[in-house]
Amino acid sequence: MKSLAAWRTWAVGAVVLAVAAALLVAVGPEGAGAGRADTASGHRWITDRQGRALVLRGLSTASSAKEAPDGMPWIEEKDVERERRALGTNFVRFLLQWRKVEPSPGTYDTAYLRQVAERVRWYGERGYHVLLDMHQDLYGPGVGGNGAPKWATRTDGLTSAATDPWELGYAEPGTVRAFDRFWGTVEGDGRDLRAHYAKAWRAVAEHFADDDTVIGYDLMNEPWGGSVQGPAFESGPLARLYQDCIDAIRTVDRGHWLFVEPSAIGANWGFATGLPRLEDPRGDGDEARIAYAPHLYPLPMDLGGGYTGDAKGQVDATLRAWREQTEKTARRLGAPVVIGEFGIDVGLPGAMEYVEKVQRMADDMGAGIAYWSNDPGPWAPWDAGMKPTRLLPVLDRPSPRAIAGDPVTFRWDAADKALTVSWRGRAGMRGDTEIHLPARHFPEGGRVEGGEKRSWDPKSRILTLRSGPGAHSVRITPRA
Ligand code: 9MR
Repeated sequence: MKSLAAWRTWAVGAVVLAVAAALLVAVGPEGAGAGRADTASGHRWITDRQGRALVLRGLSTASSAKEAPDGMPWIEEKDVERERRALGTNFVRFLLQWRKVEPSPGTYDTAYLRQVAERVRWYGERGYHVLLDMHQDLYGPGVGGNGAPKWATRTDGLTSAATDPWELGYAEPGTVRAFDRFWGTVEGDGRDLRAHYAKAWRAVAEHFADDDTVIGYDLMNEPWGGSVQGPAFESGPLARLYQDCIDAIRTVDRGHWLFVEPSAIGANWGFATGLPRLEDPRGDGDEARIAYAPHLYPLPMDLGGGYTGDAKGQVDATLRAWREQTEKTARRLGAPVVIGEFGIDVGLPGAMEYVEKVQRMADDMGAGIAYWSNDPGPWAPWDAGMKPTRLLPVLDRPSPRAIAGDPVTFRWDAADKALTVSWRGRAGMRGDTEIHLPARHFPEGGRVEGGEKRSWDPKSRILTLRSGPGAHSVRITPRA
């Protein structure tokens, strides 16, 4: 016989999924806007020190950090080198754990931060931009998840059982209570815990303030409201926590970008989010540096399905709705967009078509991407034996990496074997436009029409193009 707890988990799961399915139908193809074909979607761009718009393409490193006693991901330096060579990525979302940053109240583990910094250096030496992600799933190890330290986990004696799928653990009593206590929804106001969280971020930012490889800070992975959900959560406790973290970080670091995520439930499936605009007190009239980093897991895929049959139509509807909601929220926040996570078991039917579709959407949106994840295994470009999976050639795809001006459009047309890129150059702008041309598509490099080639580095496979004020439009095809 099933235990009461198991029934309850099942019932909550069934209700969540039924509501989600109903909403999915409601936002359906009609509710979603026609996709704009260009990257000038009205949102801003994350820029490098030369002011070039960055096209961030990479993966998360790594789920394995969640449970590792030292909090480090599986990678060694040679793995970073492999990823760079095989995929030409320029971006990584690097997982941090609050439990490691602040192992006891008010004590920050600088040895841990130094270990993180060493890995950031491995990436930096290969031209990557690193997003530091304060990861949590299911609150923390005190209630069967990862992220928060045990001392910050208040459950009032309630417990959490392991669930399958793991996401249903968000409805376990101990986990709900831990979140409620953190957000101050029940029993006390939780202010002390949230202050610890913001100060932990300040400690991280203090350590990395002068590190140019770090592009920014992802303030909380997939926030969950516990008993308070939806806009009430996002515009209330979540927005307040983000603001506190931003204010704390800005006391020590005025430069790096601050990445915010919506509540995962809902937004991951393409529903609207109630996340409000946040203040960025950089001072001196400097422009805000807040980026929006929602995750994308269409419901059929959350349930372990592929991109095939009836599910395909549902996934397509989700993608349209997701894009529309994301662009709307990005405009409200005045923020550039990075798809902070998307991923799939690469063995599922249609999986590669789905990945390509999302990448194309990201190109059309001018959004960054961090694929989930680089842990060798069924979702990754490498299997457990480090043999390439069929994802690898799909991720290894031509695109600009940095655009010296305001991007207009870029698109890789695999059938035509042509990459087109257009942008508007600005007067006084330093630096060239950089394009990544993988060997599998451009074995001898690229032939450039409509622009001036400056250099080609066959090792990094980066082609640089001269920019300058005015309109630029280039077409790059494989050199014979
Ligand atoms: O892929 C991860 C899986 O192996 C873990 O069991 C699970 C719980 O920690 O987390 C999965 O990764 C998730 C990530 O942490 C947050 N977004 C969704 C990811 C896929 O489920």
